[in-house]
Amino acid sequence: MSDLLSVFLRLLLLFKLVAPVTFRHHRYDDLVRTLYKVRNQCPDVTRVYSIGRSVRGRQLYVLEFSDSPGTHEPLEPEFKYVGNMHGNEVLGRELLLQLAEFLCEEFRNQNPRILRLIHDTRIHILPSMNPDGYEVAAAQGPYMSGYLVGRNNANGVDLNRNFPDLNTYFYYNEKYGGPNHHLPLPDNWKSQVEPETRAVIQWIRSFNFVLSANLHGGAVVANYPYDKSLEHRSRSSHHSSNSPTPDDKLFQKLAKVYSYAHGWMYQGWNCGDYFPDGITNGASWYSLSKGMQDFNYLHTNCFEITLELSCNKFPRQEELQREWLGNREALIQFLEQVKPHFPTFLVI
Ligand code: GEM
Ligand code: ZN
Repeated sequence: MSDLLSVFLRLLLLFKLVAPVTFRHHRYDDLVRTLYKVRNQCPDVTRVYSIGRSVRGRQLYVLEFSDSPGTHEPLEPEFKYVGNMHGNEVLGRELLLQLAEFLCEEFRNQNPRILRLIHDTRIHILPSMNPDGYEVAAAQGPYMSGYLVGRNNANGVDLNRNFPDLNTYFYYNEKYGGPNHHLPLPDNWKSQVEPETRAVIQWIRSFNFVLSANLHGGAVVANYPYDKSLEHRSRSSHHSSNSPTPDDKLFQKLAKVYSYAHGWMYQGWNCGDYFPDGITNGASWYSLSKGMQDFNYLHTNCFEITLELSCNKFPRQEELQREWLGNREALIQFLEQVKPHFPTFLVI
């Protein structure tokens, strides 16, 4: 064999060893296979479970990473990542699958940073909250995909407009007195929401999530609450006003952790918009009612931000590797923000 050829083969092998993950769009069956593959490769620190089914009966699968999968350990914070709530915004779905493979691989490589992360945190990953919408968008493909094709669930409902509106209570209580957190669900909430939303609400209520991110596309910015302004009007009226939560400082810090660890988000100029530091208050961008982000904060105190990750909602397969490299450090650093700060007398 010529020297050149053997060098080439070695290089190929090396590349395969350092980059065994493949960058492709995953249809539903492929997504499920990938989750179970990770589960089988890292059986001691993972678990796959379903939080319910979509309108068309697809399972809403979650992959959990923890040193004790399936149990909450005292002082171990619960964290979640949610992708693909809008079926046609697909980058989050692919990034979360990459993240799952990366965590498992690096755990097996004994990477101390990842070992610590899995030891200290219980991580829940829902790569697709809207698997039905995804299949509609994916059938169109990246090139033809219209702006809205596949955004909604199979009943035509936008899931980020489908959560109970607790902001109205919050603003009322601010004015007239009353709690400003752990606001209760309305009595008839179950009959008013879609199956995917109901599954997520029950999920949020059954774990004490403290930090979370919801991955979207169509812009590049880290968006923090509130999404809904006090004087909310619909997007078409171009109404917007800065609507900070009582935890505004912390939310801005969390959003900046993501944008500055991201390859280019922090620069601010993206997709024709400008967001200083790559972050924005939701309502100051445009006011949005019944979103998932505000619901997390007002109902359970889970600090959720909404990450807009790509100008193009359905990037071509060839762009996935660059996107993964641009987001990898940010996805890990954001997760690391929950590291528990034990009182010193508890550290053994
Ligand atoms: C948004 S969510 C992020 C923007 N939030 C606010 N308040 N402007 C939506 O649901 O409309 C954008 C998206 O779909 O990704
Ligand atoms: Zn979206």
